[in-house]
Amino acid sequence: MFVDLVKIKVRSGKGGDGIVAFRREKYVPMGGPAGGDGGKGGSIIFQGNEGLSTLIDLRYNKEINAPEGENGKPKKMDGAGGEDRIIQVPVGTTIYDEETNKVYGDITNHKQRVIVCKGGRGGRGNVKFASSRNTAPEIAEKGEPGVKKFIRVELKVLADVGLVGLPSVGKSTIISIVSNSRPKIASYHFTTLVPNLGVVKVEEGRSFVMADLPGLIEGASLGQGLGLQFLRHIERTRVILHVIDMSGSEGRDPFEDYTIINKELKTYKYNLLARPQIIIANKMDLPGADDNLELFKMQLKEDYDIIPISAATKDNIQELLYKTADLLDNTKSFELYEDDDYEEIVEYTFTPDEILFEINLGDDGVYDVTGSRLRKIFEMTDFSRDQSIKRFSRILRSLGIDRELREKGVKNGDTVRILDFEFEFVD
Ligand SMILES: Nc1nc2c(ncn2[C@@H]2O[C@H](COP(=O)(O)OP(=O)(O)OP(=O)(O)O)[C@@H](O)[C@H]2O)c(=O)[nH]1
Ligand SMILES: [Mg+2]
Repeated sequence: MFVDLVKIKVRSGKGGDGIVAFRREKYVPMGGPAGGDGGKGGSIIFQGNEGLSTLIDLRYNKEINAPEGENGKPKKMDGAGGEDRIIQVPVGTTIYDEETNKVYGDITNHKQRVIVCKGGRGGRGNVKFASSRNTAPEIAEKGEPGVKKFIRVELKVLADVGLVGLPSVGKSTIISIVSNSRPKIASYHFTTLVPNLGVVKVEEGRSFVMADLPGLIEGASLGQGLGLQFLRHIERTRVILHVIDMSGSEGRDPFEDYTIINKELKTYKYNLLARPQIIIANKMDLPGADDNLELFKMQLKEDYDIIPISAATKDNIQELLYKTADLLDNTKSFELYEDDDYEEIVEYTFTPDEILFEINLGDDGVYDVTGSRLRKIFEMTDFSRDQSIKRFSRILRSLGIDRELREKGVKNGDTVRILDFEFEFVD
């Protein structure tokens, strides 16, 4: 089954906690610090795999979690890292943040990797806190929490050219005679519901990938029918082969058909009309096709090549392939995403513009201290240990929180709330 859109929750693993431990030797009552660091949490990584053609494997996972890092161990041994979760996806997959719509990555190559959630850093064990002033530190950090994200994974097939047109104009018939693809062909509309890819060999050493796409109808760009879902697969194509039933065998007007499709291509978000186009006048074996073609040529204002063919009798197919290959040679790929579309992956390092902390007077008369940097330090502090708590308050002081609280008018005995905890302010 072909699945091209999946929404899932992903979460990287928390880093393991560092521990407090001391060396114990037979004749030494209290050795030096020996608590190891926690291991890194597993990351969530997406990887391109050219052997896959659908996102079906992801559909049964509503949530993917990477394992936590192991806690540190005595004897200065670090905990093992949690294994990364590598999620295999077809080439042509884009990963978006479902809430912000930013792009985490666009996978267009085999084995290309995108880290969507980085695993938490392991907390440091007490070995790392030893100094000349404190040779037996009872301080250890907890591991950094994992990151949780709600993402949207979209597959947009990777093809050089796309066959585009109304239903039943002969798109699937064309791909079946020029490539190795064998889609279903029938006289009813919407025979093709998912894209089919085929490799077209033009001549020795010259080939391209063709996509047979489901038929478009008026209003597709506004979501009519399954329009938006189908249009998505045109996004990566460099050349559009616009197929028209020139015989008007279903009683339609070929030029009107042409206008309808181009309007949809233009309205769609990426302005697909800006891409080079070749018009395929198909079904030339049927009566009336010649006259219609003459009229069509007179009506056409754009400077597109028109190639009359018959997919039924395989007439003029070679010319179509040469012209397509030539146009491809002269067209570079279109960038789908600009720098601004990408989400920046922030690592656990202090960045100057990260908000250190903020102090606001709450409705209940209590001063609230909040901030993303502060939260991280808070979450990595082991509050069951005296020395860790002291270290936490030292950090608060070095960040200038005490000073700013005093400037805001906080006096001894007032209540201050730091994140979820309330403290009594003592100078
Ligand atoms: N006479 C004639 N019939 C054709 C030609 N090309 C395709 N057909 C017929 O037109 C009908 C539709 O062909 P398909 O290839 O399934 O059309 P499609 O554009 O893929 O249609 P959808 O998948 O529904 O969008 C079938 O009955 C084909 O046999 C042609 O050149 N001449
Ligand atoms: Mg078809």
